[in-house]
Parts: sequence; structure tokens; C-alpha cells
Amino acid sequence: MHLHSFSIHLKNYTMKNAIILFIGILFSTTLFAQSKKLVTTTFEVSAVCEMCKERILKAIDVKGVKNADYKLSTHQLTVTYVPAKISIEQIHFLINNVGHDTSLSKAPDEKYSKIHSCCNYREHPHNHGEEEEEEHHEKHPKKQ
Ligand SMILES: [Cu+2]
Repeated sequence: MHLHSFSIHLKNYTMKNAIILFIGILFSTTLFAQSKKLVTTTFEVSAVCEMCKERILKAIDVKGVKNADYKLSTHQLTVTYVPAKISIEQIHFLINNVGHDTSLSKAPDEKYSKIHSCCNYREHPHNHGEEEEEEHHEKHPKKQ
């Protein structure tokens, strides 16, 4: 009887270990999967020209950001990142930090004042690349 109860105890113990091990494997696999998980999102970033675009993309060329694409004509930035390595708030902050406003947060005036005067999107909110070219054509008609 004594021996029998010992064997049950041993069986339970082994079972318990197996369950703990199984949960452990499951948990670490989930963690591993999460650390590799990619998220792609699109949001608005204020900008005027190609110089702005370059500045924005350079600012978020950091660890955790896998891909970024900015469309000047729509002011939309599409970014693919690893949430385990960088948060979306941090990405917005990095852009604000080089002087550009986003749909989530504004650049500090001190940072905004440092960007080139032709990039002053707050003064010329609708004055991006293509439109500017059209305006120039209107302002300077062909001489006859
Ligand atoms: Cu610019």
C-alpha cells in the first residue's frame, strides 16, 4: 500500500512536470512569435517637398522599423514595424523630433524652426510638390 501510493505520487509528479514543460514551450513559442510580429499602418505626416520626405524617412530608419514609404501627394506615411521593438508612439515621436507634425502628435516649435524655410508646411499647408509647379506655371505665363 505504501509502495502503491508512492508510485501514484511519482506518476503525478512526472505528469506535472510534463504539463509545466508543455506550457513553457507553448509560452516561449508565443513570445517568439510576438517578437517577430510585423504591423503595417498608415498615417498622415505634414510635409512640403522631396527634402521633407527624405528627412522623415531618415528619421524612422531605426531598429524595429522594417519598411517605410511616404507619398508626398497624399501626405500619407505607410510604415511596417515590429511592435516588440518599437511602439507606434515612438515612431511618431521620431518624426516630430525632426520637425514634422503627424496625425497623432505635433513637432515642438523649436524642432520645426530648424527645418529649411521651403519646408515650412505650417505656413503653406497645401503647397506640396506638384501643386507648387502648377502655380509657378500660372504665375509665369509664356512670354509672347
Ligand atoms: Cu521640404
